[in-house]
Amino acid sequence: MSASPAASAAFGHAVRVGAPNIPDRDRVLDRIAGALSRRTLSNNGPLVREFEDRLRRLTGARHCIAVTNGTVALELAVRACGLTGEVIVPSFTYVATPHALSWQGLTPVFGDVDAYGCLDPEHVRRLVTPRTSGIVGVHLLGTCCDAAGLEAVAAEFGLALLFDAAHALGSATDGRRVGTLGRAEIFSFHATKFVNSFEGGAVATDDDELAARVRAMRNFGQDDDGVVRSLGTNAKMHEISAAMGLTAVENITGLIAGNEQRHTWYADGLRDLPGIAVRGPRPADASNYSYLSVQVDPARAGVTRDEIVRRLAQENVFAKVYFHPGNHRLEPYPQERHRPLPLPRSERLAEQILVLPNSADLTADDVGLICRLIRDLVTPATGARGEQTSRPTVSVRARESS
Ligand code: T4K
Repeated sequence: MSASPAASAAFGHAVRVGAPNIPDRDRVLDRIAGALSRRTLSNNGPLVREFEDRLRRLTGARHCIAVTNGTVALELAVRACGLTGEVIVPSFTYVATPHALSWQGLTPVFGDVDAYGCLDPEHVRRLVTPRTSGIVGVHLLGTCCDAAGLEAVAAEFGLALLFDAAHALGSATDGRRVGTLGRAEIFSFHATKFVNSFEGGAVATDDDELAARVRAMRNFGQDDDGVVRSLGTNAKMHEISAAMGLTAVENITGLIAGNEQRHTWYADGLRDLPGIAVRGPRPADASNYSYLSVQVDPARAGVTRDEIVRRLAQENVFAKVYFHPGNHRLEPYPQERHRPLPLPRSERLAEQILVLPNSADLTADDVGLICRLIRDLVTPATGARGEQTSRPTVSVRARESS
């Protein structure tokens, strides 16, 4: 699906999904300089503790434990919860979600998603077996799970409920902040996340004992007194990551406002295009709008999702196909063990969703240009091009690279 940009590409520089947001540079560098002067670089230093404190205040969770990345955060969380056997997860998520479970010796069982692209509680109910110990819902691409629906299923069968909130820092659903749902939630601060710490993650929980177990696990099984009482690994975040994450999260309100503004620009720019839908959060959500996902119905749009991605790449716009082909179709997950039921919604989304660039440096003109590029590709299946014929073809070279 890769295509080289044409010499006359609309953008003179690469516009990528996942281009990192860089927070206040001077503040980050000051903080790193402080760490160098203190000669405290790791092992839960002052910047990590300050970052954790910020996350606690933001999410309302009693504990936020910073770790090396979101994948490890999920591994620690499921292990600390004592999950065994089968754990129900959506297929339509990044591969890190099922991999973290498999890496801990668990069997991810793939459930289908609801109309918002998150794990469907009714489908989960049909997947529960005597071997099931937990459910991991994923707040996906800016949309929160049906938390109440999943809580009801978890309570009915006595299952642990966790959430992969890698995409959902700063979001809330039904007035409940992400970070406080289920037994634990995990965050990612990978470079591509709107709040990043280069690499990083966190486990959030209200459960004191669970938090103590996660803290020990991230530090070789040592308790706060430095004595090893359990098995553990090394999952500690270092001070440079915390300097970056802390500086980013201090400005999270501004970042979310920017994400939402760009979402509005995209929604306006792609409005009324047949077969093209800018996906929005659930009505009950206060979303962070960090991912900009669009669903392409090729029968109505007259163009496939993959063709749009290819043609945008020729214009120096690098959309991402998240998450194709669906984890149940990946080689490590043989169907009979991990996919007991058909997953029609997941299959459709995996074929139709694309994610467009949404980093903080994109201007209204940039978004307008990307929307015009897409408009020019869409041909109504009815044969009549309608309003598209009167639109200008894209010829502007936006923001030449310096
Ligand atoms: N759960 C969920 C639901 C997740 O989505 C993820 C991660 C996790 C758990 C696990 O969290 P971590 O262990 O990663 O903390 C990216 C990210 O690597 C991954 O963190 C993220 N989700 C996933 C959705 O996206 P790729 O395969 O798209 O990465 P890559 O290398 O293609 O980069 C994406 C785009 O970002 C490219 O266009 C280039 C651009 N980029 C990337 C980096 C690293 C930059 O412009 N600068 C950079 O420094 O996975």
